[in-house]
Amino acid sequence: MSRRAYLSLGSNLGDRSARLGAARAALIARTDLRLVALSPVVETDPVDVTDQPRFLNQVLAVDTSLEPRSLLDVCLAIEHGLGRDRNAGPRRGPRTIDIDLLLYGGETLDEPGLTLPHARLAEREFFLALCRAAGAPEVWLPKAVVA
Ligand code: PH2
Ligand code: MG
Ligand code: MG
Repeated sequence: MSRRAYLSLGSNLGDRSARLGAARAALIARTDLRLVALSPVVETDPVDVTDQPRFLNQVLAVDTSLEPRSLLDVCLAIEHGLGRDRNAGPRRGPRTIDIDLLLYGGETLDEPGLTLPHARLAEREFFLALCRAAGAPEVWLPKAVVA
């Protein structure tokens, strides 16, 4: 069975645009998911750790046969393949590429390392807007929380 998921891409180090493009290409190359919609790429002010460069962010809608945990593993493997070092730098600090699983078929889940919807989606207005731009059903979106 195929399910629709929403992934976010983020980069604020090096050639941000090229990193986003490489992440999209790596996702498109997979046979176990299909890209169905993409939001515009937007430049955003850093949140959480605010003393870091501005980000390029984008949200992709994919249809996939993968379960949430496997889809997350694919995202992490692609990050790794693009040179992301998860041990370098502070938590939520600058990163060459970040691929997060935001939404998966309207499901809620709370497991170590995997929360659905994404734990910080509700506080990040720009990610909610990018999800909508990529066609996310309103009922799948967490209610916006003003931080
Ligand atoms: N990601 C973070 C921390 N802060 N800020 C913006 N604007 N965009 C991000 O993708 C982002 C962030 C950690 O994942
Ligand atoms: Mg992130
Ligand atoms: Mg991440």
